Amino acid sequence: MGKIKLSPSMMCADIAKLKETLSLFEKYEIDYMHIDVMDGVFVPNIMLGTDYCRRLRDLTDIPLDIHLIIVDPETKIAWFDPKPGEYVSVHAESTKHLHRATQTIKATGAKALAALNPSTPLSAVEYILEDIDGVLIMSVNPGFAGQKIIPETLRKISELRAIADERGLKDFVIQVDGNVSFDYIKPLVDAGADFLVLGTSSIFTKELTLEEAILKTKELY
Ligand code: S6P
Ligand code: MG
Repeated sequence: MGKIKLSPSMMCADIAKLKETLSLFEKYEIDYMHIDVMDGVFVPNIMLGTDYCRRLRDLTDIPLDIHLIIVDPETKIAWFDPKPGEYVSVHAESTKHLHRATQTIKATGAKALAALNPSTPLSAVEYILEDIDGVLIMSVNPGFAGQKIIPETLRKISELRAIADERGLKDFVIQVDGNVSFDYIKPLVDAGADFLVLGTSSIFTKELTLEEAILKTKELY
C-alpha cells in the first residue's frame, strides 16, 4: 500500500472561495482534486464538466482525479483531455466494455481506475486488475454528497487489498468515495484504502474552516 493520497471532492467546494481553496490545497500539498462528472442518466443528478476541468488546470498544478459517473464513458474520455499524472475512473456498471474503457484512459497517459457501486462485487474487476491502476470503491450510491456510508465497504476494501497483495500488484491504489468522514478515515485506511475522496463529512465540513479540516484530516491516518 502506498502513501495515502487525498482527493477533495470539488462538487462540495464553495465556488465563491475557489481561489482561497486552491491556495490552501497547494500549501498543504493536497494530492488530487476529485471531479464528479454526472450525466443525469447513470445517476439522478448532473454535475461538473469539461470546462470546469480545463479551468482548474489553468489555476493550479494539482492533478485531477476525474470520476466519470456517466453512461458509455469510453465515448467521452477524450472530451476531458486527460493528462499524464491524472486519474480517470469509469464505472463497471456504465459500460459493456470495462477493459476497453480503462485502456482508452491509459492510452491518454492518465491512470485508469475501475469504479464499483456498493452492490457490485469484486468479481467485476477480478480479471482485469493487472491492466488497471486501481479500483474506486463507492461507499455510498453515487449521485450525491452527504450520504451515510455502507459499512460493508470496509470488508470489500480489505478483500480487494488482500487480492492485490497476493498478486504482487505494486502501486495498485484503492480509492474510497462516499462519507469518508473523520470517524471513518482510519478504519478505511486500516482496511487497505490509500486514496481518499473527501467531501462534506471531512474536508468540506461546515463545522470547521477548510484549513482546520485539512489539518484534522492529516492527523487521522
Ligand atoms: C458521490 C460522489 C462523491 C461525493 C463525495 C462527497 O456521488 O461520487 O465523490 O462528492 O462522496 O463526500 P461526502 O463526505 O459528502 O460523502
Ligand atoms: Mg466521486
